[in-house]
Amino acid sequence: MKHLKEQDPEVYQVLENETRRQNDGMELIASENFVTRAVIQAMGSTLTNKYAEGLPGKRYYGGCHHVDVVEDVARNRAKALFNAEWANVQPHSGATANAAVYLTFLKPGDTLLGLDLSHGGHLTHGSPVNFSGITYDARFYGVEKETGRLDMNVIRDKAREIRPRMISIGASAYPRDFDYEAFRSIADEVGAFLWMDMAHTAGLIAARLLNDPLPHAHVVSTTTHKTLRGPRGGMLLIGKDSENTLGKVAPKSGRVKMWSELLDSAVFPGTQGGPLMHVIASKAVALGEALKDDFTEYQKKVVANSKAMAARFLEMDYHLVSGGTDNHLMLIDLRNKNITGKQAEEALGRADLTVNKNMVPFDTQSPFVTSGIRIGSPAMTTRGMGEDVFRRIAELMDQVITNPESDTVIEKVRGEVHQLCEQYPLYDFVIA
Ligand code: DSN
Repeated sequence: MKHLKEQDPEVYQVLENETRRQNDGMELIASENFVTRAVIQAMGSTLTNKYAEGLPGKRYYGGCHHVDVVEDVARNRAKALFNAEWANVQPHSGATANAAVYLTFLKPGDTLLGLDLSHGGHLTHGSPVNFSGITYDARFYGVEKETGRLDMNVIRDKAREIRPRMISIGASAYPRDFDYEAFRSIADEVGAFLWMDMAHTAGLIAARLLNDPLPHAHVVSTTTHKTLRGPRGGMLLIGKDSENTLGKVAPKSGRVKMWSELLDSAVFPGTQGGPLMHVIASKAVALGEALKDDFTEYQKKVVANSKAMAARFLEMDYHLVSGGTDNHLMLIDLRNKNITGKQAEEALGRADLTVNKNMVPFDTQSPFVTSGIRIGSPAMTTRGMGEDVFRRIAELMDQVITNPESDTVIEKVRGEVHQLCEQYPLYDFVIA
């Protein structure tokens, strides 16, 4: 068989260009990371050919004995990493993992209480443009205007008033930790299920650097490709709290089914067809990496770099939502810098500093323009950059943000960005 480069130079060229872009620039999107060669190799494997609907040992197809092994390895590693009772590693993405949560715990029209998208929440937590907001009666809690933080008393009052069937926790742009114990006590008080979507912070939670949702939430969903540094995909977990594992009576058989069984069925056949076995193998590799000691060291650096960068921005008179960060990301409100999120993203992009524009709480701009940018440390920490470099990146970003029209400034910054990136090499291959 031919090598891709020979068979399809057009597609190969794109792969080469994208690899160069990743190597040469500063990747500061909080939800992105750089996986290892081993993780990429497992994804680019023959396992993509295999149909394996069902679960290990209970498939609807023959010839699954090898992929069964790798799915069990992935499930066992996920359970060990998060001290979980149960794991399902089949969700193709965070969104499909979340779809399985909804299918398990809610009926159409049931009420959900989640974090407002414009306050750092996620589309799949009830946005009106997403299936979650279309199918369920989604209501929202938000951060406080003065502090940029969640106030559990306000959330409790809201839950008492709304009496949701499910409360979701988790965010795409919240720089602080969550009080899961308080959330669970609210959920218990109003008779709601508690669901944590830890997509952004899974790596930090695995390293025990943030509070652990597993003992408190009925179900935890995640992606595997953000701080967890695995392949693009999703995963579901249940903690070792026996109360959380109790399910409900199945309408047809009258048998009590565990939440784990119901979630397994909600993934397949509920919301997905055949699992992506090459991605599951890759998840197994990434979870194996996450179980090693150096993963904890990496996650410590992610937080230290994020805090160092945030501190430098504060020194330069930037407004950070909540005044700083406890995790891998920060959200900058640019209104005092006289530039929108969109303009900042574009100007920074010209200097090969890749960020995303982001709504800030109580934003006065539309989601296409926004008043803020979100910045994350996971990817550049993977490259080995430390606190000094992150402080320097903040200074370079400031030069661009305060001179967005200046080609001279942007060219100069771009040159330094490339120089810094050269000092921290990334991929020396296009095809793993
Ligand atoms: N789109 C992801 C993010 O950037 O945070 C969340 O799914």
